[in-house]
Amino acid sequence: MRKTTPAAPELAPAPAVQAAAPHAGADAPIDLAREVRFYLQQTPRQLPSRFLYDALGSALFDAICHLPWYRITRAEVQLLEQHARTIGQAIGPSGRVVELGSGSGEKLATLLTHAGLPGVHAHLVDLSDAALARSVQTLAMLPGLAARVTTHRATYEDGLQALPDADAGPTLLAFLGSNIGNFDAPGAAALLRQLRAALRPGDALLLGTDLVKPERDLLLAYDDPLGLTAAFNKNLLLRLNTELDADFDLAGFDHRAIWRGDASRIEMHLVSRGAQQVRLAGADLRVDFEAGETIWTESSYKFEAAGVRQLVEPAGFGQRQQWIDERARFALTLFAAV
Ligand code: AVI
Repeated sequence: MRKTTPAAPELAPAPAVQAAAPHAGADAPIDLAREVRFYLQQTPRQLPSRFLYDALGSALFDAICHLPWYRITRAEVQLLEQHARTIGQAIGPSGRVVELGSGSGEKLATLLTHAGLPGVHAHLVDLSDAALARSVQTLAMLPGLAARVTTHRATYEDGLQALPDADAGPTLLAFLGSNIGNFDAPGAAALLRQLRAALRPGDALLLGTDLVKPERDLLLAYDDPLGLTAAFNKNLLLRLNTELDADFDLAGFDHRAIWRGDASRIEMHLVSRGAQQVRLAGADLRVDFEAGETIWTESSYKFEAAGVRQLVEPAGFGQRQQWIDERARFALTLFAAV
């Protein structure tokens, strides 16, 4: 019987930075096939969470952000509204804002509007053309907002490297939505070092992190009564059926969310309802599932407010301010590069 409750083993020889980007629909098929083949043969079986975000997966995630049980987005937008002035002071009107994983552009629009920085230069880094187009549209539609917008269709790493030095006023790097929580500890540390390398002393990092909260609330957020998160998770199998000519029976798998307090993370799994065989022609793979065997599709780490500083400062930042939505248990933290 395969081990289905991993305590420690993270995605072992994973790419240097395990992408958590919510918009990874642009993966080349060859990478999808290679990675799916690799991860599905691990013990426990896994699929990288960035593959959740094809066009349908991204739309389902946007819908999840409206669920009453998933409070991250609303809490963050509210904190941005309340503290935009202070955040804006980190760069001033001649600065620039870089957002990693821009999504719909709503958060950046909120920040710029409320910060009183209507003409700032905004750089959006995202893997999804659709997300970038939507963000540009959102920013263009806001009355009084005249931000110059440059899009970078790239991984976080490549996007950061592509930032021009020439126009670089003071920079605010925004990494929101608790996307950092989809990285395991070594992945998060490596990513934060990359973020720091793209900044100069005095530049700022704005980080959104979801905080530890009662298990009951976490399970409702990741296994919602409407079944949207289950659909978001199962869509990964649909994607493999479409893109890798696989024959997953979607009714043969259940969505399961598990809170692992010892590791401070919610895990999403797809659990095989019975013994079954699945073929993935495009990945040249056949998988025999036992009843109850799972595919681990996502980790979403939750933080203590004080732990955010401990996570980020070793990468070369100093914490300036932290704002917490106590009801949603969500933190927005402003750092300066040192
Ligand atoms: C994008 N990311 C921060 C979300 C999260 O909460 O980990 C993805 C998500 N997974 C299930 N619901 C939302």
